[in-house]
Amino acid sequence: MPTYLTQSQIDEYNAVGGLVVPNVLSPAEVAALRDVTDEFVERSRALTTHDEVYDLEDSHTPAQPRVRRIKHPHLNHPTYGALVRHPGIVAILRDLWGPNVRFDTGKLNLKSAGFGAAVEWHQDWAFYPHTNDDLAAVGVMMDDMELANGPLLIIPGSHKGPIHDHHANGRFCGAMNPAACDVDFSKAVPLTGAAGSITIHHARTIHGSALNTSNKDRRLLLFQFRAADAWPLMTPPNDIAAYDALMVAGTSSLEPRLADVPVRLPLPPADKAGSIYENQKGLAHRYFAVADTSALHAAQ
Ligand SMILES: O=C(O)CCC(=O)C(=O)O
Repeated sequence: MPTYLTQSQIDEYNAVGGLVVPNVLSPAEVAALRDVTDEFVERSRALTTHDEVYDLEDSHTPAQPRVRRIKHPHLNHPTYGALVRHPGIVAILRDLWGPNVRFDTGKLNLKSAGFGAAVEWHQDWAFYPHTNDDLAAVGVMMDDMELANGPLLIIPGSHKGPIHDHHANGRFCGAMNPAACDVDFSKAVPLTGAAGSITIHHARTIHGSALNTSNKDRRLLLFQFRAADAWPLMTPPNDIAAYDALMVAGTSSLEPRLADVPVRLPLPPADKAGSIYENQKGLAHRYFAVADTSALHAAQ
């Protein structure tokens, strides 16, 4: 019996490959996340280039800090870290997969008002194939996500289709070539909602998001989770105690469940492994517009 989702929400997730669940976080929880994030952005003034924690927009300057991503937020602040075991999020994942759920990793994408970067179409599964596909990314909406501020866009039902080519020039590049794949991107639907809602998208679902051209921020904290018996094909854990410490519900198992899933390995690895933005920047074929920062550079 589901404990958080309704059966129709579960059916929707299974049919579409994505779902928005409103009001999972309280206004106080959202406010705490925003405060911590503002502090991170303030500290980025000390930087002129990316580091272990920050991925910066091309137009970042110490005077005008522009953070594109906070990497591994759960390891870098306890407020983000506590959210990994948020009872609402864990209950939702148990409703989708059963009792045994393991965390993987996280990132915070800050799509700032007026310039926040687009993310080209891709399937997370292309980055981290597993032995079965009970994997999803949970997005915590720290701001209202509306059409104008670059919400996640998904192609409904694509989690049941093929794994697409995410290579360019013989290397993994983390994006599909919109000109060379048989996907009708006009079918995309946005995952919109009020701050405190969460998005869940299946690891095989094709998704992306456009530039934020609005005057409203769109900060989305993304956590990756998997069923405990979904084992990674690319980087098998070598420290089983550390791997089991990632369990957020139920019990671990040493018996991976093998499912009949399409796999295409992300090899050879991307040139700039670790930054989807930097890799996607070099693509010959892009679907989404990029920020026009010419006026900004002229003024500096
Ligand atoms: O933040 C977004 O809109 C896209 C997130 C995403 O798919 C990613 O970072 O891999």
